[in-house]
Amino acid sequence: MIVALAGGVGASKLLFGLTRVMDPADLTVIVNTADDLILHSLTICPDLDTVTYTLAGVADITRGWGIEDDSFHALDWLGRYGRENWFNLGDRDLATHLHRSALLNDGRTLTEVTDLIRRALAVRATILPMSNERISTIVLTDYESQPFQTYLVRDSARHTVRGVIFDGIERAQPAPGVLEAIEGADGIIICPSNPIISIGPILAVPGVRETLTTTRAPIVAISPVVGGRSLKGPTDKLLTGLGHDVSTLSVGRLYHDFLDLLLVDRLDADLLPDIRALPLEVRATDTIMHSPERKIALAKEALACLDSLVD
Ligand code: FO1
Repeated sequence: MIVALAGGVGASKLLFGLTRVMDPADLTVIVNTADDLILHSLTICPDLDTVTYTLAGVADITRGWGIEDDSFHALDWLGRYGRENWFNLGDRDLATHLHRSALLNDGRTLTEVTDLIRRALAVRATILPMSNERISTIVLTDYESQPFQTYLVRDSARHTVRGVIFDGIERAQPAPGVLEAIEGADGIIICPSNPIISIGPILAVPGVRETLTTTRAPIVAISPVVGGRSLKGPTDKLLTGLGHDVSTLSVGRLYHDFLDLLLVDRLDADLLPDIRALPLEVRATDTIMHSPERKIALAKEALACLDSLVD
């Protein structure tokens, strides 16, 4: 059983590869929900949806989010009514949010709803939200404190980051199955997602980080920072805002208390001695997943790293 900790777009590329090189039924993905938002009275879970759509083979690979070949007629009409339409909800994607919100209103948990959606889309891997409680990433900027999607999408990540809080995290519980999956895993992969706002909230759910430090399973992380730049999204701005260098070494530092091995890009080969000194095992490979072949190759490499850690 392999467990992956995942955000959205970067994670999904690796998860696509993993499901091509192992039985998806042996994969459990624990997904960040702190990016979730409520808009038009609908509960929208971008990372859960990106992972589910990718594993269902219906994701819009070019944009990185949403459903392929979607249209945006409903969004246009929402705009005519004067509603906020900066968050681009496609028509098919809206069906997911309507379905999820209706089920949640009927009293189902996010764990149950996520499972119903993935089964309906014939996804064989298990997909778990990190928590069933509402946790919201708030980005503290020089302009105002902003919910994550407002910071990223509405305001194009243009405000200077001063800090990040995960509102609601202290009261939250891990979702059923999360700690059990980590405890019972044969190997754990931390996907190449933003360490601050994608993996960070999962680690901050009470009990998760502790269980990662005590599990017997080997743990491998893939750095989302390559050559001093983030591959996707605002990882660089968030690292800088929180006082970290934009470097693979920072990723190693953020994870080193529970991590066994950091998989970095060959472009960061000069950092290997510093990462080893954390201390952390490290391996360099090609981590940029610009083709299905590269996604599969990196997934194989991550599994090989896990194997190498088993004595
Ligand atoms: N990202 C954008 O940059 N612009 C959008 O309009 C947008 C809409 C959107 C709709 C549904 C969804 O599941 C994701 C969407 N995303 C959009 C992606 C999302 O904001 C982020 O990539 C993730 O939250 C980061 O993990």
